Amino acid sequence: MNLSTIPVVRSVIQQLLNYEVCHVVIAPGSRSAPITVGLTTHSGFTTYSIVDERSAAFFALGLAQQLQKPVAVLCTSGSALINIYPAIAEAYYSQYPIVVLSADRPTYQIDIGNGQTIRQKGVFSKHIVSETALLQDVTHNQAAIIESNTQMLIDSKSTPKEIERSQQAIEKKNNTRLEEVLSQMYVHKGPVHINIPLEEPLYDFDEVSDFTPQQQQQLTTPNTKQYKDFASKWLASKRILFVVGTLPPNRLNEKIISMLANDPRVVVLHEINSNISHDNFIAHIDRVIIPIEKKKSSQDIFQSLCPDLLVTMGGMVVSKKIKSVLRSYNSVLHYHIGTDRALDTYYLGVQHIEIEPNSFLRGLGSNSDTESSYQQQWLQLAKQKEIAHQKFCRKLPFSDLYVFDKIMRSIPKNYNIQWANSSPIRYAQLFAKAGASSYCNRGTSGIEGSISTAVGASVVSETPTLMITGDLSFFYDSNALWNKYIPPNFRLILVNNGGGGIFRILPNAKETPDFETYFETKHRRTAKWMAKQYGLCYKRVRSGLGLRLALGRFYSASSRGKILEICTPSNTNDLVLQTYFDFLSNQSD
Ligand SMILES: Cc1ncc(C[n+]2csc(CCOP(=O)(O)OP(=O)(O)O)c2C)c(N)n1
Repeated sequence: MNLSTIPVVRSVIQQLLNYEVCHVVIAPGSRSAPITVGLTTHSGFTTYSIVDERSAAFFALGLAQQLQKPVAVLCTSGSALINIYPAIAEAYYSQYPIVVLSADRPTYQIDIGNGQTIRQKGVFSKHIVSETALLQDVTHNQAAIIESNTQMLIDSKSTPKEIERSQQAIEKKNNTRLEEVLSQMYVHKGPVHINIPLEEPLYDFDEVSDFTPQQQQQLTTPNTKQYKDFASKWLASKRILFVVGTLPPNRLNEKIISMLANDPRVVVLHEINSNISHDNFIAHIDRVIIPIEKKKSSQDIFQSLCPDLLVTMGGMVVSKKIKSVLRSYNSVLHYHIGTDRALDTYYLGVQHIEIEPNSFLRGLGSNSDTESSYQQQWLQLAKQKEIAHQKFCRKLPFSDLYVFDKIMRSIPKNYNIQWANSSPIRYAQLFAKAGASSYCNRGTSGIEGSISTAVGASVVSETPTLMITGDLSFFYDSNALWNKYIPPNFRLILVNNGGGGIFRILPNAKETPDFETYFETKHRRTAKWMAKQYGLCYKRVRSGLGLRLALGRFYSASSRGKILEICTPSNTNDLVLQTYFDFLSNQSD
């Protein structure tokens, strides 16, 4: 490898290896060059080059999501760093281990009029699990250090021995800081920021052999607490409601799934992102809740569905409706099981059982002999809605709902699906599970990085990736396609309803002044030229027949990724959806 002569670079690379951070997404820059060269010439790292830092960071998130391992993003000094923020906020709330490595100028060069310089230390403080600003080496370019009149590192009277001693102390501190930050990333599951001050010259390297990880680090915290308290509640309860949010595939094992599914006291409501399924689980939360909400007797019905124990697992929940129903139940006990963060989403005062769910639930055992009709009560409702849903879908006019129905039926079983915010993931939840797994950036529910995340995921996923997005999210993150790693099996479906269709669905939003300009942000863009520019196959359809024909060919093998753009009528999409929920509500009488 080519190792920079700047000592801190060695510490950073060594500690990344020690903590198994072996994938690094690199945005171009010169301040970061000493680290870039070290990483790209070391055989232990897989590196990717992406220009736009915002896209690079979301790409890293997609890698981390699929690899289930930490991924680093390296950028240069200045505003480059702030462009990483949206992905860091997403990683914080969805708990992905992302390491931001920012090259910086030495402290004495900040705020004195030097170019490409901002206050980098602590920029992400509110949305990271740990951070450090490393110390500048004093053995590298001593003249520049001494010349600056604001630094207190060394001065012209310092002897070589004193400088050497200072340098050793700096390296020791830097290593300790790196170890602390990287282990916090594992313990608290989230992004961390390492700011690295580098003085010029930046391009001096020695050729050395690759260094190897120094020690196996303790990567997780052991759980020691016992939760007998929960066990007694579990055994005594006759109405247990599980709500499962975002989970990676296979997080819950088959034994546990079957144990929960066959316990008549247990109802499992889950979302498409939870990547679990069973006939006795309810995957379409909104399909059950919204029709009830429309009824005059809704309060009584919701009260009759109230659990005596609420158990949650996984990350963010998409359905707003389940949140509002559960928030109306004020005396229900709420436990969250898992080593992820426990959030008081339902205002019930959550208690955290910080243990991996499989082993914990196995230890509890089921209580399937207890008499309870709770599961049956919910399943009956879900069944009614399923029948009504099928009936309605048989007569659907061409619209977003129609398009999602057809898309969901078309997806091959082995595809990883990436959903954009906001209506794509919401529409998806109304239909039967498709593909192998589902993901969506629900940490902050942003529209600025879904395509980049999907591209990142597609690069390391063993199975093909399908991105399904609305038009604003697609054009917002158009730099995602400025990416040379997109595999030929990458597929993207763009549901183009000419603006933010979600705003038409929100109650009363359409009546706001200048709705089309400031909310829907109507436009006439298409992806045709972007597809051409980025070398992707492209097809646009505007009708049911066109869609059917296009989907028939869309997943076939090709030498380039493909975009299928489906133009839907913005003026009727929301009406079709409203009629759908009215129909479901009336059919259950
Ligand atoms: C970065 C960011 N800016 C603004 C929003 C607010 N927002 C949520 S959905 C949405 C519109 C998305 O439109 P589109 O991608 O066309 O999908 P659809 O309307 O079909 O949901 C906007 C602007 C957001 N979530 N993230």
